[in-house]
Amino acid sequence: MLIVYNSVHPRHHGRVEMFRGALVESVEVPARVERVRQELVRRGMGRFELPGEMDLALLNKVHAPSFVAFLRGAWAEWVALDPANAGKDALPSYWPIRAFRSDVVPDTFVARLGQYTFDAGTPLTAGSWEAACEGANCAITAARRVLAGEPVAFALTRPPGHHAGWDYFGGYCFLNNAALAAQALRDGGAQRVAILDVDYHHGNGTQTIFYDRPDVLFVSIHADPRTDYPYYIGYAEETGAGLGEGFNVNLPLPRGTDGAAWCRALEMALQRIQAFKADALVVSLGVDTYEGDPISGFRLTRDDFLRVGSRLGRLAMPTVLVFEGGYAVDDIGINTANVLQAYLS
Ligand code: Q9C
Ligand code: ZN
Repeated sequence: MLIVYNSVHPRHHGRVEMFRGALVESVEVPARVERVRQELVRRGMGRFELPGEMDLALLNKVHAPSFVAFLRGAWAEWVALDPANAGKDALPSYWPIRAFRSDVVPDTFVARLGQYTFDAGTPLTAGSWEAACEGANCAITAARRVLAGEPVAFALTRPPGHHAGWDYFGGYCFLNNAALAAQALRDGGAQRVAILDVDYHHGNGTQTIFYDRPDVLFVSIHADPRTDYPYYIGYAEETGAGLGEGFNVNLPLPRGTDGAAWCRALEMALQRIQAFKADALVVSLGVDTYEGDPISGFRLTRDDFLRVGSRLGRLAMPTVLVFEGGYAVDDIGINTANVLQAYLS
């Protein structure tokens, strides 16, 4: 399989995230992608390529240009605030929720930081922008290779992307790689693009980017937001708005869901995607649905990932796979490679 690889991903290496009143070690670590790469090499099933030139125009179409500019300059501003900050990750402590003004732009960096993210779990580090930008580039390149006739391509990158929205980051995500791939497919001639998000967490960023559009169908299978992150979005009644009404499908499942029940939801998702008659498919491929995942609550096994891959492969649609979550580092290579290997077989 063609693998578009983000070779600069280790430049983003968060140290800590805020979790229930304490700073805890980041789970979104460079080893995640390295383990996947090693397993693909071990199985001899990857043709690794680096992405081409970054398409900044596309980036500024999927994300707010003000947000892109903020992310690019954020580390320099963080260090300018206090030189001692260079030894720490930037995390927000203030957020302008409903009752506050949305039309003011404070001078102080940490106040603006809270305008561009929705949690304190996504550390912004010295190399976050470079890593995220190259990752976005991987997703766009994978999409363009599929447009040029490659049947399937996998963007192997971190940080992940599906929680990042039009003008905010969060959930370990900075730029929405899957949304960028979908838009690249649209701009390259695909009339209808479907996005299937199988990460454990709801892909709130991707959903909201395409929420009012009928040309990009978003279908997500994820943990019920009543009990799981991102909590405030991802419910079944969110079906799209305006022209996009009917083109957003959320399939929340309870904690403890096993592979059999999960695969029944996958059948519903695929039915919806096939009825849509998509010209191309983007898969937000998170493997945090795994029974051994340290932060999640589904119970998919290694073998279930083979089933998922072979089912996706049977669609025989031009497909861009984009790496998202998955935090059981010791098994992440096996689980991800299982999806890809079964996809091809
Ligand atoms: N202890 C992705 O999988 N923290 N993001 C939840 C769990 C946020 C996950 C707390 C999880 C974000 C791409
Ligand atoms: Zn996830």
